[in-house]
Amino acid sequence: MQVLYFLCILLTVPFITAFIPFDPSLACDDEEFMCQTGGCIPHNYVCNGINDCPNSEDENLKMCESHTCFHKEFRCNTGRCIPNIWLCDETRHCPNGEDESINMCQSRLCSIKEFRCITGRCIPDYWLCDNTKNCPYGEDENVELCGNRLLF
Ligand SMILES: [Ca+2]
Ligand SMILES: [Ca+2]
Repeated sequence: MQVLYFLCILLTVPFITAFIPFDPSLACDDEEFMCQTGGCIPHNYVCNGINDCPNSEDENLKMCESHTCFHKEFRCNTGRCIPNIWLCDETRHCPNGEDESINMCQSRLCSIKEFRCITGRCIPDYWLCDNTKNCPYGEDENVELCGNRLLF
């Protein structure tokens, strides 16, 4: 009888756990980092020199050494990943500021579908003449550039 009872439990446990509702608040998005305590922080807060997880595991030196970035991201020396759009925008996003390195920004090339700001920032073409200055010096909203565009 006892064996049967044990068998019964053994068979129902996986059945019950399969039907426990999944709590989405416990999971993190693809672009988020999960802290050991269960909280989620934005992916680009990892290895940024600031402890964002309660146990500061987002700044673990060993983890940061091997931390890889997504495509279209720049990897700072510390392992922090920042979007490429943050490069050469005259704001330091890497803890050591290498996203604003003069050497890199001066020689930086943009793709065909991008506009190159004088600082070396690459912005999407559709940000041109949209009434928002996206280049640090606003040349994407330059009257000469946009005045001509209005004729078409
Ligand atoms: Ca920057
Ligand atoms: Ca713009």
